[in-house]
Amino acid sequence: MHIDWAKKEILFKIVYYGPGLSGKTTNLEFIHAHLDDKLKSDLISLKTREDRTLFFDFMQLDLDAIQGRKPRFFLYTTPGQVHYGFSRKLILNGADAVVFVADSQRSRMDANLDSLMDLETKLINLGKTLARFPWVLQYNKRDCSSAESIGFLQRKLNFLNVPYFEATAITGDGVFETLKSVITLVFEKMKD
Ligand SMILES: Nc1nc2c(ncn2[C@@H]2O[C@H](COP(=O)(O)OP(=O)(O)O)[C@@H](O)[C@H]2O)c(=O)[nH]1
Ligand SMILES: [Mg+2]
Repeated sequence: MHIDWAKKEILFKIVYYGPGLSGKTTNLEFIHAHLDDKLKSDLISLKTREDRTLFFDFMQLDLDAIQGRKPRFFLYTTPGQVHYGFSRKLILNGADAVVFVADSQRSRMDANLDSLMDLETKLINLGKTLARFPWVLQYNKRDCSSAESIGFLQRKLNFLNVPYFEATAITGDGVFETLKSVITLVFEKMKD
């Protein structure tokens, strides 16, 4: 969180984290496509030729002023591929909260766990830890025929009992619910 006293703005950074191809960019694309023009910046994506996120996707979202201060959210996605570890570390730096986008498909459970452990390692390097950091879980790709049950995913991934959401980012199901929840967490943390 950063307060710009001159502009009466409060700036927040929210990072969408998760394994490659879990649907992080699709979340941002849906959010961007369904927001009022007045509230958003352009969606900036730096992509490789194969259309996978190279460095990050980024957009800005402004909410109505609360007690005279304007909350402004910077939404980022991280690249999932293993060799972009350094980019992920940079993007996580200064994050106020994380949305962990898990892939519900059976074949992606190891990738989900690896990415969650990678997130924990990077948080620890920043002097934080998942147990004391605001984050929510999104179980994406609920439409896939090989999607695991929510009970199974909860047992595997939600060992800290954080808020969780079912989603199908390609149709937008669950996308705004997830965003609202993480924004609420960020506001709660700000009050402390
Ligand atoms: N079936 C299905 N495909 C999805 C869903 N969300 C994303 N995808 C697809 O999964 C692929 C990877 O999505 P992307 O957002 O680029 O993943 P990222 O690497 O996490 O940013 C793309 O082909 C998306 O269209 C979903 O909910 N259901
Ligand atoms: Mg991406």
